Amino acid sequence: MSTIDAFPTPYRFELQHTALVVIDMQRDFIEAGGFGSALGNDVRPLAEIVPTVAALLATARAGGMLVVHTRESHLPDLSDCPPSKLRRGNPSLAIGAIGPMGRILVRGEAGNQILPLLTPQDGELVIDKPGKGAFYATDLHAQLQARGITHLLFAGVTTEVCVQTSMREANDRGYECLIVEDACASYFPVFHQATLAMLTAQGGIVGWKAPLAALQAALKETSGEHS
Ligand code: C5J
Repeated sequence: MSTIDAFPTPYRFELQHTALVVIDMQRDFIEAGGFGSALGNDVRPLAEIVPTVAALLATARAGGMLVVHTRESHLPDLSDCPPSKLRRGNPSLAIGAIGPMGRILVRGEAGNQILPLLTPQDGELVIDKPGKGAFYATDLHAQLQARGITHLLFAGVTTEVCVQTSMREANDRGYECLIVEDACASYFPVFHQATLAMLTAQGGIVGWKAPLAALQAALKETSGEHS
């Protein structure tokens, strides 16, 4: 058992029952010149967390944790895209339109790929999700259940959209969830902060938050106990 010095209370977890879920660290959301920046967003807060997410991945892999990566993506004919999602947004940068890095949010396009620095490794799960949440219209829950996973650590972008939605979906499915606060980001820093506050309010109504350093300290302490 490991314990993270987390907010609002210590977060206890067993490595073999815990997965890291890295949400949508895709080129189109993060790189200058991608879909996100074409929409007028400042991508710098997202780009700034890339080294922290890379360090988090290294920490999870060294600890033997299951790693899950998600991509917000749709089939080329968009048949899996919720109609409400298709109707909204900037018409010239709509889902499926030709964007700066290929068709926007379409599977297989250059912009839809995970950043090269964070490339999934063999044995890690890659979940293509048509919704904002990682559980909607995917087999993520079944994959986690098959591996005995009960605890989830969340990272990625954007904090208030796909990370928050996924963590809420997970909480409703019975997972004990922690958001790694410095390994997620929003185009709007005020939304990032508000999301962290909302998720952890009322004694951890959706779950816990902690920085990467707190996870690393917890794992160091656990490995010290076993050496
Ligand atoms: C958004 C995401 N913001 N991955 N996607 O549309 O948060």
